[in-house]
Amino acid sequence: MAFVKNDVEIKNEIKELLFDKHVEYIANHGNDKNDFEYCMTEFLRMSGIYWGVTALDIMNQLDKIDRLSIIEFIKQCQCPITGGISPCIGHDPHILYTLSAVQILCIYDCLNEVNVKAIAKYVNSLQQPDGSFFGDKWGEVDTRFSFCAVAILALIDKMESINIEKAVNFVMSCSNSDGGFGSKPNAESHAGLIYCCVGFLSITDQLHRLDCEKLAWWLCERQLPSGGLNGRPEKLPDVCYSWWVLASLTIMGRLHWINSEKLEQFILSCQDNETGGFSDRTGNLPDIFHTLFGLGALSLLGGNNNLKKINPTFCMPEYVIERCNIKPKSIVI
Ligand code: GRG
Repeated sequence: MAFVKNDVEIKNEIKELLFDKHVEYIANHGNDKNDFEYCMTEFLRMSGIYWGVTALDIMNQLDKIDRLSIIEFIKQCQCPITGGISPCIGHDPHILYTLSAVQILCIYDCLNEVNVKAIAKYVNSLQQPDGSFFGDKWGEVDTRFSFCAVAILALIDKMESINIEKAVNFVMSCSNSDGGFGSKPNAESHAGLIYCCVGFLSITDQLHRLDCEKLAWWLCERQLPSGGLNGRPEKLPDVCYSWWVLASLTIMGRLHWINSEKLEQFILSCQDNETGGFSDRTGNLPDIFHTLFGLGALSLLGGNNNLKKINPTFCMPEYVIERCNIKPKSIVI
């Protein structure tokens, strides 16, 4: 009987963090506005900026990109009617890009540049009678949007804008018998959505609702012989799950349940030693999304002194969360 092995072989062992190359990769990202990939990712531009700004900040290199033009861009993306923020000028607002914009503004310590009250009103307008959240006016429901809602409101200090109890009950209705969470009730557990739900419970001080032993065990089972983590059973490893899984385990006080050394080797093998940046898995082309989550996971692992501490709930530098005076909960065991 043949077994399909869903894992990768690490051929290019890179032992060091290619720090300077990553700084160059991120700082130059988007310089060529005609670049095909840059044009094709317009629909998620605001998140792309958040990934770059956060990555540069944890590398202590935030001065490598232009703060003023980014703030100006965000101001132009706030919809004067709904208060929500769009991924790019001329696009529709969405809760995902509203969170990215708020995260960038918090890092730059200038929330006052946008209409914060209107943002709170926008988030409130997306909450449904069952406590769930639409992502935008088109009505898709997903636990990602529940996370975005409470993360935005915590960052702008307007938590009272929504019905928290209903929001918590909806997220809990998305938990599964394996201890994990899906995108909606009865949907398959997925590490990305587990991060959203654990992060949501960390912000709303409801971590006691988790079956931590069961969930942490499920998350540890995501580690493959290569050291990399996948997002659900039978899938290939991907650097971004180093973040979604590790951040969830960190919030639950169980980071030490996985093999850190092997995970670090896997993450380092996903660096592009020519251009800088991280790819999803060894040998593939790098992108800015995997670059933030690779660096973020290395920061959580704590072995690299050149990286600032990152907050596992918000995926933002810890000093920014402290400056905002937010205290997301985590479990200490
Ligand atoms: C502030 C860090 C931060 C996040 C905001 C949007 C969001 C909240 C979280 C997204 C979490 C999530 C759902 C991540 C999964 C992303 C991903 C690459 C999904 C891929 O799904 P498949 O089915 O991949 O293509 P697999 O690996 O399951 O085959």
